[in-house]
Amino acid sequence: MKIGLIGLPNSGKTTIFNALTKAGAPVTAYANCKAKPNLAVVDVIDDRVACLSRIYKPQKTVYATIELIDFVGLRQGSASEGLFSSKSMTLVKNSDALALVVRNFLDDLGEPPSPLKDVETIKDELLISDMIVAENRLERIQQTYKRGKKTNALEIEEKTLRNIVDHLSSNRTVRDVDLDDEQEKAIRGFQFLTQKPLMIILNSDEIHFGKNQEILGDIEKESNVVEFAGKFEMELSCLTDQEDVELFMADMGIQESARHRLTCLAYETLGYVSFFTVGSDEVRAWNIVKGNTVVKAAETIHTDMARGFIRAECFSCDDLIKCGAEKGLREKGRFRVEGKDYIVQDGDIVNVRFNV
Ligand SMILES: Nc1nc2c(ncn2[C@@H]2O[C@H](COP(=O)(O)OP(=O)(O)OP(=O)(O)O)[C@@H](O)[C@H]2O)c(=O)[nH]1
Ligand SMILES: [Mg+2]
Repeated sequence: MKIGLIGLPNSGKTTIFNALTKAGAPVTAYANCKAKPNLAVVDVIDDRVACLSRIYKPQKTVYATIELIDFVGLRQGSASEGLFSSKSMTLVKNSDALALVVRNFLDDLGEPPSPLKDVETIKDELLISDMIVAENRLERIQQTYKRGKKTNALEIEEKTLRNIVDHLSSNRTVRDVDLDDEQEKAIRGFQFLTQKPLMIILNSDEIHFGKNQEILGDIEKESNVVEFAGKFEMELSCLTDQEDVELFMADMGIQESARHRLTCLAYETLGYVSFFTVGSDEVRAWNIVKGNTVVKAAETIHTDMARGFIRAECFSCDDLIKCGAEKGLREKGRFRVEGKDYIVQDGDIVNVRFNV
């Protein structure tokens, strides 16, 4: 899963990137001139994987991963200045979801925070960026028509884009547009930013952290949100003694690590569930969008498995951990054989039988 961190300059994106990844990327106020984005891949913390690994003792244990992309700050006007169409922005455009970091601390000039306004500023930039992409493409389609090339596919694309422009003009996102499969396919290549699931990270100072219920409530009316004490949590990520970390976290009233909190929010925002494959060679965690069938899960592992799908043997990870071994599960009748229509549940262990 790829997550692009976006936000105004100096909102604490790099600070949060460090808190999440321990990457130690340089954090500097008003040094907004970086040519390259910060990138890091981190494992998704999941105790179930560790339990499965203890049961199967595999040669390899593979956690699901999150790829984080931290790029320069956006500001009002970034979209029309062409920042979104720059080459280095491609990584953000390729992400599965966007995490918008908003400043909720006094900045280095003593400027008080205005988180709700900042959310709106960035959301507007995303809308404008999409609008520019859609309108440019519509213009090019018109030129193609003039040259006498009018295909069915182009007409579908044009109609879809016009619908999108209408939505964007009335302040609605591409996410809100009802698209059938054909229309979705016609516009997939544009990677509209407002089509991506968006979550908000409220980056609060230590003094007010945990006391921002009103702001969080306001943001939550429209978006999923999590509160971080960015600077504090970045410092925590540098500590090596786990006991110290837990003490400091308890002091601040932080229940779970920054990475775990963001992961939970990302799964919720993207509608992901986890399933697992197990064996003596490998125990591995995978993601799939909730509501998908076991054939889609098979495809996630390998397209051949979906193509030659026969059936899947499934059981619940929690049941297995309770029983301690597959044998006990079979005896209790908790071992299931599922067909192609089975909807994968969070925590399923899946073994696909296939033939190609
Ligand atoms: N008090 C406080 N300061 C913070 C917090 N997070 C970031 N800062 C400060 O804000 C300044 C900018 O932090 P960065 O993490 O570099 O911000 P950024 O969004 O990556 O900035 P650009 O990449 O330049 O857009 C630094 O001086 C940080 O120390 C926080 O949670 N609390
Ligand atoms: Mg930065």
